[in-house]
Amino acid sequence: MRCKIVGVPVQDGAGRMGCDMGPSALRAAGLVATLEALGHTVEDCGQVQRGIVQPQSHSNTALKALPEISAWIAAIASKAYEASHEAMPIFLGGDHSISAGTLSGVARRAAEMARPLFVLWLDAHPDFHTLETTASGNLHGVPLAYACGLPGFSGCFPDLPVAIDPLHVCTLGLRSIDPAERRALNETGVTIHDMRAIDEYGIAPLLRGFIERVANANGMLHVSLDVDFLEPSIAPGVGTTVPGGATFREAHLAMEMLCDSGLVTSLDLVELNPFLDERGRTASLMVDLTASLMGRRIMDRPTHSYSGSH
Ligand code: 6HN
Ligand code: MN
Ligand code: MN
Ligand code: MN
Repeated sequence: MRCKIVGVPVQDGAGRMGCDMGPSALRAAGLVATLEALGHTVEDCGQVQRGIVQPQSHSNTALKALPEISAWIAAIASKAYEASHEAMPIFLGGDHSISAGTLSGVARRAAEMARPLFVLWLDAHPDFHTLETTASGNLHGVPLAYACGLPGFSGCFPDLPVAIDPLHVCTLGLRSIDPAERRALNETGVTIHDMRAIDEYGIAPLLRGFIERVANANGMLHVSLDVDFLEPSIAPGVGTTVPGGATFREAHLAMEMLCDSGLVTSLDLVELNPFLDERGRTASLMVDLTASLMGRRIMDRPTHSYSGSH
């Protein structure tokens, strides 16, 4: 496959500084060489540059860095559209506010190709606040709501070329949802496979059901992987740890199943905060998960191809 690596060094959307070093840490952990070793052609497109910052104000005075994030989103969206032309873009965050831009750009690409865009959101949080409902004011809490066309963003964030259908969005791993997000999720019909569901049914049948929906619709699939999807004890390098996350094998299994599906057309690796990491272990885990998504497997054929006697 042809991959394009796009560094997106944004930290203003998170409550703590340091995510701007995420792209460097993912590169230092060997992302490019890892993808090349799996047989992919990799072009490193360098870093997105923020657009021009226009002064802005908003009635929600809690909002932090609104003009800066808005300028980032415009620049990221146009880069995401460009990089998704006959290639698979891998966006290196940066905090999760970057996905407002990556989703906007890949949704425009999918619309142009007349294919529905599906989104798999791997996260402890739904990031489904609007500019009105966020109490923290941290704009990494809003990208999915923006990309799904929820009201209240116009005039503040760039106009969306095309909104994503919330019925095409599946969240996996949620365990921290604010009340306003809960209401909005229920109203829009986003699929929610929270940690309780993963505990009760296992991650495989939940993910398989979503993959089948994408396949049946001939969809494109954007995967957005927030570090805090993972259990904090294996992934400490993130500012928003929530106990009870996906285990090492649950996360790899999800990636392996996505790889086998052949449906993934773009990827975000977000929220890595190298300042909080322990000797690069979270960065390395994110690279290893990307490797599983891109073809590394335990045996050299998919486990499900085994048949006959054991
Ligand atoms: N993330 N719901 C919380 C807030 O501040 O709005 C947490 C958001 C976390 C965002 O982890 O990408
Ligand atoms: Mn997130
Ligand atoms: Mn999160
Ligand atoms: Mn058997």
